[in-house]
Amino acid sequence: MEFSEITQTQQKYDANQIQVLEGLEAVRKRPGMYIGSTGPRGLHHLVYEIVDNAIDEALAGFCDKIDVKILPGDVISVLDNGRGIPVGIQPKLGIPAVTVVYTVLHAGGKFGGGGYKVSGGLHGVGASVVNALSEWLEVEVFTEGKHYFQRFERGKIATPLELRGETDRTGTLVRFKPDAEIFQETTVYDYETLQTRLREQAFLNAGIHIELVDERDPNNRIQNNYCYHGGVSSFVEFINKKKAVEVIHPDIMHFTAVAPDDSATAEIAMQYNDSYNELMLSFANNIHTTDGGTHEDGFKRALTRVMNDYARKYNILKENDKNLSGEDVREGLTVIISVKLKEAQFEGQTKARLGNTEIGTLVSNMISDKLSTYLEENPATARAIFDKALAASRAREAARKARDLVRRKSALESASLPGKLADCQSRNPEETEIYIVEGDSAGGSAKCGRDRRFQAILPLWGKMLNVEKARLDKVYGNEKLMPVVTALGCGIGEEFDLSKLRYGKIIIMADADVDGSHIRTLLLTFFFRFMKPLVEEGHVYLAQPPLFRLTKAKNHYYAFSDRERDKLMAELGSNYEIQRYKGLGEMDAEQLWETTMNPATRTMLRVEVEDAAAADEAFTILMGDKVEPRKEFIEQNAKYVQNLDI
Ligand code: 1YM
Repeated sequence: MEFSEITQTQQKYDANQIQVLEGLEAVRKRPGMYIGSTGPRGLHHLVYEIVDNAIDEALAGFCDKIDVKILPGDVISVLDNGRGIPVGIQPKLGIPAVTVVYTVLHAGGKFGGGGYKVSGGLHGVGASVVNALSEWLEVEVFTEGKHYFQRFERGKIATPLELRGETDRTGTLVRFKPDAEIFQETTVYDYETLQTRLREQAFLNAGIHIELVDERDPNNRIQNNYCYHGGVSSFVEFINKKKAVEVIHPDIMHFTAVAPDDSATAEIAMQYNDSYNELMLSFANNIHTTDGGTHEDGFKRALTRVMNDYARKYNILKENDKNLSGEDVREGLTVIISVKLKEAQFEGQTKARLGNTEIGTLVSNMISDKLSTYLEENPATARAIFDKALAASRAREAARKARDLVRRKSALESASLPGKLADCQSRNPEETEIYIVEGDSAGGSAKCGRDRRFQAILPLWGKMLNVEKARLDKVYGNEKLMPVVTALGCGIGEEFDLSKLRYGKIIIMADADVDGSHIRTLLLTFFFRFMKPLVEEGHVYLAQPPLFRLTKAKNHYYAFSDRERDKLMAELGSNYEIQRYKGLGEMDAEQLWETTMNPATRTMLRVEVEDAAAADEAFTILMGDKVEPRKEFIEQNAKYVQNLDI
């Protein structure tokens, strides 16, 4: 295609532009509809959208290198060595294809024909959305010996596509600056967030080189390069190394399959470790399906069946033994499931669940076929896995007995709620809260200070159990955790039932010192491992008691951080008294209500799980039994820790 055509079609181009601009105005008016949010998540999403186009080009077989840079001013640059976005005039609109890609809503890789779009961040809303939400965006295309350039501002064409000169390379370079008018919260990129996502993409697309560079600080250039020839196997290896668990068989199992009609592929890598936790990460078209779907269901179904069939065949399970359950055969399993398909259906509120039924069949047939063969051919690995699953099964049986015992006991005692619980009057979880408080004296203040209509108090006592090292059977009968379980009312593990939860907010209230942070970590680990939906659905909170009280002329002022204290000190000038709270117990009931418990004035932190893998890893390392990784983790994360009082 010749460049001169652009001038020839100028008139048509102007006429069409009106429609084009209207399209992108919609994106600027309601950005949330296109990128989810205008917070940090949406900001990072812009990068993924552009990178997705480069990954598509790699999957089509034309590109093997993607460079992402954070430049000074938080400008993002993405470069690939593919064919370059086509610059020929797109017949329908009469403007160059690359201009269409960046100015027409929903224009995605369907012009040049061939291949199918498999990636697609927030489901392929694409480059024009990034353009609409950028203060400016520049695209450079290197193709067929020529170098082209075009600039846009807030989605509008600033300069027409121009020929800049000759080149012997091919590819696409995009630079953009997110618009501070849209991203009002922040326009600063977080290196680690991009790193995690790009590394994940490198795992999911074996063989692609992805480079990430941070050039914002001239004195501290940061760079990471990712390329994994092992694909999802490398992902499993990476996770198990990072979790610092002992694997129970050396080889990672890796299975692939293609649908008979070529419309989809499935790839699974899995390995068992000596922990009690299962970590399953699933992806559809490189998008993390956090709510699972047909690919996960197909895997689980087939795994349970294959394991039981094998166990029966080789008499590992005797005639009278019960079948192994899904939980038994997944204990200690790290598994990555990645499927790629032509028309992915994403379901549910967050669109994070895969709905295509044919994918369930593809995955389940693949496991039935290939995993059974693998077990037949690797009897030593099979032995190790069955030892693990049988131990899990016995522990589950023991847990059931322990649970029944607890039930019988509480039936005898006829009081089903824990004795130390000061319950609230309301029975409506929409308004009720339970404060879990470490220490009897703080518990006392909280009981007096609370609003008994909707606030319940449960003081904790007794011996700490590290749940990371315990299975369910050890939790039943633990004097510290059982009162929590009974008070919440929703059961644990397999029996968990969110609809039975007695309090809408579960608030952990502990001192701002090392012991307090231990109890916080312990309870969070417990909720995460045994009542995960509580955390996922946002029911768990951390109370934020003040660290200082300043008193001047009988007025009290509270500070929740060193910075707030300094600010208050400056405001009050002189003649004030300052008191540092060492623990909750130092506050009387009224102070505790005023500062920490009164819904009108308190601040609390809601616990959220951003990234299941990262949360799992953090708990494994923090509460697991290896000392070195824990030390390392704490050193690496120490900069984030505030109010640490040793
Ligand atoms: C740094 C971002 O966008 N690379 C990129 C995009 C495209 C192509 C190559 C491409 C696709 C096709 C044919 C095709 C796109 N082209 C289009 C469209 N990197 C980046 N690299 N030739 C080149 O899909 O057939 C959309 S994306 F629509 F113009 F073809």
